[in-house]
Amino acid sequence: MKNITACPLDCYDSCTILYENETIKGIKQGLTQGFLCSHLNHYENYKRIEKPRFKGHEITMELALEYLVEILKNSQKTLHFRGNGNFALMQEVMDYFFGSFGATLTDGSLCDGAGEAGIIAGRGYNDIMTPQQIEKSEVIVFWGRNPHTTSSHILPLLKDKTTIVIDPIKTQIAKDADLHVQIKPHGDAEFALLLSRFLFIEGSVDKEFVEQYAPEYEEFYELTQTIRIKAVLDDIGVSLGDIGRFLELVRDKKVAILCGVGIQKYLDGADVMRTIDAFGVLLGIFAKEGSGVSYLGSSKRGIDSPFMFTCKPKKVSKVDTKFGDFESVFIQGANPVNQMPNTNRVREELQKVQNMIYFGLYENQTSAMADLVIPAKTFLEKSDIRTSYATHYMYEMPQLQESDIGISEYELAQYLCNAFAIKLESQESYLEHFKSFVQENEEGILEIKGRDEIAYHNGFGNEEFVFIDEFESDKDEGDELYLLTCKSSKSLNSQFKVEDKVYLHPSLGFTQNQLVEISSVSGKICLHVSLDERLREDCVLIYSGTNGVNNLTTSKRSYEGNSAVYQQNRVRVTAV
Ligand SMILES: Nc1nc2c(c(=O)[nH]1)N[C@H]1C(S)=C(S)[C@@H](COP(=O)(O)OP(=O)(O)OC[C@H]3O[C@@H](n4cnc5c(=O)[nH]c(N)nc54)[C@H](O)[C@@H]3O)O[C@H]1N2
Ligand SMILES: Nc1nc2c(c(=O)[nH]1)N[C@H]1C(S)=C(S)[C@@H](COP(=O)(O)OP(=O)(O)OC[C@H]3O[C@@H](n4cnc5c(=O)[nH]c(N)nc54)[C@H](O)[C@@H]3O)O[C@H]1N2
Ligand code: SF4
Ligand SMILES: [Mo]
Repeated sequence: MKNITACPLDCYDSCTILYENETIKGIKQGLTQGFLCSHLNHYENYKRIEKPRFKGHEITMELALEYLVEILKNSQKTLHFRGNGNFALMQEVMDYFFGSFGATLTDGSLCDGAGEAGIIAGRGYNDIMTPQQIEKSEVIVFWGRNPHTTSSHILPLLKDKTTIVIDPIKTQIAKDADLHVQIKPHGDAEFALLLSRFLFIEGSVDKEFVEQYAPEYEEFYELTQTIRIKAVLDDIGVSLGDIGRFLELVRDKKVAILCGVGIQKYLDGADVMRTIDAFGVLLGIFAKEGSGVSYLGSSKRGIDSPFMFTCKPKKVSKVDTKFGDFESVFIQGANPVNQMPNTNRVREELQKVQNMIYFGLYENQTSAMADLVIPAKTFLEKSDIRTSYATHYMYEMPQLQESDIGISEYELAQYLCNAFAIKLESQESYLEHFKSFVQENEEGILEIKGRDEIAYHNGFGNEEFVFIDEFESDKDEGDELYLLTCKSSKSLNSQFKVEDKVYLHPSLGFTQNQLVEISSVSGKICLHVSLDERLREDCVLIYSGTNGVNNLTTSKRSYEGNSAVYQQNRVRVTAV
C-alpha cells in the first residue's frame, strides 16, 4: 500500500506525510522538508469523539444513521452547513447528497472571501505565486500575514532576502524584518494609496508595464491625489520615513507581496486588496519571475466538481445564516457556535432548530448543542485527495488505517443516497475524476493542468487591470479599541489547543492575569489579561478559536465577496 498522504488541514503549507510503523512524519521533499507542525506531530493525542449520541445518550452508529434518515424524512426544511475543518475534496460528497435531497446549502465565506473578490475585480481571476516563485524573489513583503504561525514551512525560503512587514502586531517575522510598519488596523488601503502616489511623484511607475496591462493608471493617480498626506499618515500610524524606506527597499527589485487574511477582515476588505494590487501593478511586479502580489489562492481553480446536481440547490449565506428558518440543520466539519461571527446570534438561531446534527471529529461548542452527534473518520482512516491555496499541486490521501470509530463522508453519503434513492458513483470514480485534472511532473508530483508557473504571464483575466475608481475611508471615529483576532500557533481555528486570554499592551493599565470584560455592539466576553508589548496601545488581541471571541464580532457581510468581517466592530475593555 502506498504510505504517503497529505495533511488534511486548512493551512497554506499542505504538507506531505509519510506513514510508517503507525506514526506520521513529514517527508523530506518540497516545502515539508521532513517537518510537520505541532498539530500533526500530536495529531493522535487529541481526544476525538468516539461514539455517536442522541440527546446526550451514547448510541450505536447503526442507530445514529437510522435516526438521521428518520429526521430527514420528516423534515420540511433542511440546511446543510459545511466548514473548513478538513480541506480535502471528498467533503463535498455530502453537499451532493444534501443538494440532491432538496436541502439548502450555503455560499459565501468565513475566511478569505472579501480579499478574493477584490482580486477578481482587478485581475479577473485569482492566481498565486508558488513557493518556487517566492524563492526567486529578492524582497518579500508580508502584508497582514503571519508566516511563523500560519505557514512556517516558507520560512527557509526567506534566507538572505529583504523582508518588509505591514502588521499592527510586532510578530516574529516583524521583529526580524528590514522594515516593520506597525500600521493601525484597517489603515492598509490608505497606506497602499500613499505608496502608489509617492511612486508617481518619484517617477518610479513601471511605464512599460502599465501602458500594456493597466492603461487607466492616470485616473488611478488622480484617486491617490485625493488622499491628504499628513492627516492620513497620522491617522494610520505610518510616517513619511516608512514610505520612503519601503520604496527604497523595493525599487528595481524582484518583489513578492504576500497578503494574508489580516488585511480584509473589514466590510471594505475587497477595496483594501484592490489598492494593494494597484500598487503592485504600478511597480510592474506582475507577470514576471520571482515577483507579484499573492493571496490565498483559489484552491479548486481549473477543477470541475464531479458532484453534479440535476437541479441547482438553494443557498443561503454562511456569514449570517438564519438557522432558525430550518427544521433540521446538519453541520459538517465546522464549529459555527464559535467560529462564525456574532455567535450570540448564531446560538439564538440554533436554539430554534428542532433537529441539530453535528458531524465532526472533535467536541466543541457546536457538538455540545447538537441533538444528534455523528463522529467522523480521521484523514488516515479514509480515502481522499486535496488541493491547496498556496501551490498548484494535488495531493493523494489514501486510507492508511482501519478504525471502528466514526464514518467517512463518502460512507455517510452512500448510506443516505441509498435511503433516499439518489444515484451515487463509486468513491474511486470521484477520486479519478479529480485526478483527471492533473498531470504528473518529473518528480512524480501531481500538478493541476492549465495553471501557469508565472501568474498572469499571458495577461490578466480581464482585458486590462481594472483599478479601483473610488475610495472612501470606512473607519468610524471614536475612542474605542481595535479588535485583532488572528490565528494562534496552538490551534487550527477551533481545533486542538485553543487560547483563553485577551492580549493587551501594558500601557492600558491592566495587570497580568486580571479578569476583564471586553464588549462591543454585538456582545461581550470575560477573559484574563496577558500583557503583550508586541501590540499597539489601541489594539486588543483575542486569537481565533478562543471560546466566545465571536460574541464581539458582527454578522454583517463584506460589501463585496459575501464574506465574514471579524475586525469591523471596535471594543471596550473594563475591569470586572
Ligand atoms: N497555526 C495556525 N495556522 C493556520 C490557522 C490557524 O488557526 N492556526 N488557520 C488557517 C486558516 S483557516 C487561514 S485562513 C490562514 C490565515 O493565515 P494569515 O493570513 O496569516 O491570517 P491571520 O493570522 O488571521 O492574520 C495575519 C496577520 O494579519 C495581521 N492583521 C490583523 N489586522 C490587520 C490589518 O488591519 N492590517 C494589516 N496589515 N495586518 C493585520 C495580524 O496581526 C496577523 O499577524 O491560516 C491558516 N493556518
Ligand atoms: N474571531 C475569529 N473567527 C474566525 C477566524 C478568525 O481569524 N477570527 N477565522 C475564520 C476562518 S479564516 C475560518 S477558515 C473559519 C474556520 O472555522 P471552522 O470551519 O468552523 O473550522 P475549525 O474550527 O478548524 O473546525 C471545525 C471542526 O471540523 C471538524 N473536523 C475536522 N476534520 C474533520 C473531518 O475529516 N470530517 C468532519 N466531518 N469533520 C471534521 C472538527 O470536529 C472541528 O471541530 O473560522 C473563521 N472564524
Ligand atoms: S497544519 Fe499546516 S504546517 Fe501543520 S502539518 Fe498541516 S499543512 Fe503542515
Ligand atoms: Mo480560513
